[in-house]
Amino acid sequence: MSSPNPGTPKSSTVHDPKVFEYHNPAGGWGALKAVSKHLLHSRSPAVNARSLFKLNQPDGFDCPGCAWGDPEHGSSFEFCENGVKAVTWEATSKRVTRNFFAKHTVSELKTWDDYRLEDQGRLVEPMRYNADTDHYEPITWDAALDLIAAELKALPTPDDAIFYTSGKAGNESAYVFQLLARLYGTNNLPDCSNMCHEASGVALTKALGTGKGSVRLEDFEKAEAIFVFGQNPGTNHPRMLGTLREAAERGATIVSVNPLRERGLEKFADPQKALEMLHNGSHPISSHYFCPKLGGDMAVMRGMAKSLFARDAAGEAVLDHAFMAEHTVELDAYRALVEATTWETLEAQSGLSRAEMEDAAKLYARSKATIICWAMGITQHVHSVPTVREIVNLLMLCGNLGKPGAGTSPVRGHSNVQGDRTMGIFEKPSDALLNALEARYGQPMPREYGVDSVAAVHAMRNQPGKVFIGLAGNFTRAISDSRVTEAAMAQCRLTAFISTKLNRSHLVTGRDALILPCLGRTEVDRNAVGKPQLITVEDSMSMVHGSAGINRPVDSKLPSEITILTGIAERLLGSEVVDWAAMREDYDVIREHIETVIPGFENFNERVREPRGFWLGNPAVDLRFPTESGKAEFSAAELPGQVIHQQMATREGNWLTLQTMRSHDQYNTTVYGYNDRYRGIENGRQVIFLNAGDIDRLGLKAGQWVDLIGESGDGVERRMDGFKVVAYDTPKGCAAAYYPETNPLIPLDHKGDQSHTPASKSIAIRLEPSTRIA
Ligand SMILES: Nc1nc2c(c(=O)[nH]1)N[C@H]1C(S)=C(S)[C@@H](COP(=O)(O)OP(=O)(O)OC[C@H]3O[C@@H](n4cnc5c(=O)[nH]c(N)nc54)[C@H](O)[C@@H]3O)O[C@H]1N2
Ligand SMILES: Nc1nc2c(c(=O)[nH]1)N[C@H]1C(S)=C(S)[C@@H](COP(=O)(O)OP(=O)(O)OC[C@H]3O[C@@H](n4cnc5c(=O)[nH]c(N)nc54)[C@H](O)[C@@H]3O)O[C@H]1N2
Ligand SMILES: [Mo]
Repeated sequence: MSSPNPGTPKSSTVHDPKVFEYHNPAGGWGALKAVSKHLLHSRSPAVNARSLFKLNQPDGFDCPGCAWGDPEHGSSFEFCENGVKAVTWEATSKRVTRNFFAKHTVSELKTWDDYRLEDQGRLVEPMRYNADTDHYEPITWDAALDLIAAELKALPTPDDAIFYTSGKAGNESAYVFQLLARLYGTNNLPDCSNMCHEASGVALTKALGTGKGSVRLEDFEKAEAIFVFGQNPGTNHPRMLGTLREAAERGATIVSVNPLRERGLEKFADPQKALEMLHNGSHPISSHYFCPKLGGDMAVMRGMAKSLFARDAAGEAVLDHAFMAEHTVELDAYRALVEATTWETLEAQSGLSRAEMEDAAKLYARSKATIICWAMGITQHVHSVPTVREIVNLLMLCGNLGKPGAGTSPVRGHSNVQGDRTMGIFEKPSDALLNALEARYGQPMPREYGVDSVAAVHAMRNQPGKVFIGLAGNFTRAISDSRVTEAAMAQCRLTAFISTKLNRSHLVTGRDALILPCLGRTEVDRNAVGKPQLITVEDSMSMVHGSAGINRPVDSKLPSEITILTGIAERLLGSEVVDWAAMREDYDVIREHIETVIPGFENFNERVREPRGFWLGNPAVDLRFPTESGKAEFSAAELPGQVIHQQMATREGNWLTLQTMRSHDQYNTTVYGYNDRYRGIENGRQVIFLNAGDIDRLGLKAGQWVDLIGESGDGVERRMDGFKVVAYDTPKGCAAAYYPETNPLIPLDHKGDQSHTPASKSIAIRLEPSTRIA
């Protein structure tokens, strides 16, 4: 499809974004108002109001929103506007039936935007694409699952199949999915983590020997300083604001590092605090806010380290030498490199002044226990792995590992993205996992690494005739270079998506295409004899707990993800090695399998029924570092020579670095509405945030429509039409716009050096006055 803006309605003027000044804190009355609006829009306000009280409760379901931890003690209802949106979006009474598909061709639906597609409601019937009529038509479950098995069996090699997982899938679905793929014969298990926190896993594993964050929720109660790099919790992890606020109230220093001034990081009114609400009060969150250039964080931290080394050399007791001598290696190489780096270089790369970096170092050094949190502003860059390692370097300098109130906190995205990896959803499985699977099932496991998300697109592009199966998510829309991706997906012999809502991935059909609707996490999942089933998830802090839906399913015939997956497995692999039917009938059986294969899950069925679940532990907490050297490792990596700003400064032309991010009204590719309240945007998503100086320099005006043109240098024109210019507080040279609309601008191979994560926070672009909209 060659529309100028894939997935965007032809006329963007339908939505003419309004810009306003937002002076209020994050949360507060605005959040309550948004909640009531979403409850009403779902058409099931009563059911949903009841569901909200079961969110993240021991006898309820895990919030399908973010992966922030749940409090272990107490069971107070935690209010979160965006958790409410996630629940009401799923628990709607609107349904997408066969009549809907009879009415609209796929070509027509391709002209709808992401909001309109998902807003049609829940998918309820399996559908198969008919290329002759260009309509999706009903198919029976048996025929759909037979078709998948037949297509997989017909492939020349199992490596021609791709099994994608989005982090919404619970542990049990994830375990069954990877088992199915590996018994069939492939490690082609890309996942949304490839586009998300991959760099954190790669960097932490190299530095500390374990890819997960080390802190738990209670550490936030003990930290003296909390640094938040590249994260917008007011929108994406609103429950974290409550945690930060408590920390701020007891006097902890909270430092934000972000090129945009995000309202949630500045002040927050807690809707659960009645007095505060009545007085229209709020509480400041960050005591200090630094605004580096996009991609400048590694230089910021190196500047902090340089300041600490200088003070140490002058005899100040700022470094923890005892910790470093006992637990780390490679300090000397790191120190030599940092000391040899000039302040000019650090200022040019970071966009902060020497004084600002020294201030940040002071705040850091005076705290006896520091947590560093980070998210996509750090991981979606070309040099994200060395940047995460720089975070660890900084923590180690002052001994901020293995003690209460200190450590690493990569704040994960999807509610079970971390758990899916624990369950073996990984294209590069460890030998330990494969050996354990072989021991349990007596079958050889594929040893060759599979494809990650970017490599999956290359594979489909280079060789037509693949089979793509998606367990949740919206792969086509989430990954970069949308035009290339869509053309690649269309070459598949079969695409099949296990989904709750209609999305664009369903419309980019292979020769054959299936939509397989399933139950959502908020709904009761009963087996054949009516017994409700429990699933489990793991949060950002390695806590594993149960999740049981409470709502009546939107359709009585809707199967669970596990029913669909085991149905495919039976037809494809038979039931001699694995009794798939037993798994389907009782998820305890799946957990028994997990217990024997995945370390840390002993007595899984028992422990998961404890009210708050259990902690998987983390060796870094006990100062055990299963790295090559057996110690925590400093990384002496060069600063990125290729930060796009440097290129810009030395070239003719008006380049900008674009970051692509989330609005307050979306969950990844799921768009709940057209507003971004905290950033003052209403009724539209096609906006580009620019520094006021850049607007002048480029001869533009706020409110003007511009086109965005990718400047990747690979000779391919990547252009997006019709974005409205908005002046915003961000450093010169930096721009911001919403994902997923901007994904056509990101070249497929613009990705992290060691993580292969699309570098969606540093895209070189230039602007032209819009040719389409005056
Ligand atoms: N409501 C809601 N909740 C969500 C999601 C959602 O879409 N909606 N998505 C979930 C998922 S999967 C994820 S991964 C997380 C994402 O959570 P975030 O990482 O908060 O998501 P983004 O919107 O991508 O925001 C990136 C933030 O980093 C900043 N940033 C960008 N580039 C840089 C940089 O170079 N340096 C620094 N220091 N900062 C930078 C941006 O200004 C922005 O504040 O949220 C999860 N929770
Ligand atoms: N440019 C740019 N691109 C990005 C990012 C960015 O910041 N910028 N962020 C990246 C990140 S961090 C991530 S995690 C990915 C997200 O990529 P994905 O995880 O693939 O995408 P989602 O938008 O979360 O998927 C939404 C779809 O999931 C389905 N779904 C929802 N709930 C369920 C469920 O319970 N079961 C099933 N079976 N299906 C369900 C619905 O059909 C819905 O349409 O996008 C990445 N892409
Ligand atoms: Mo994510």
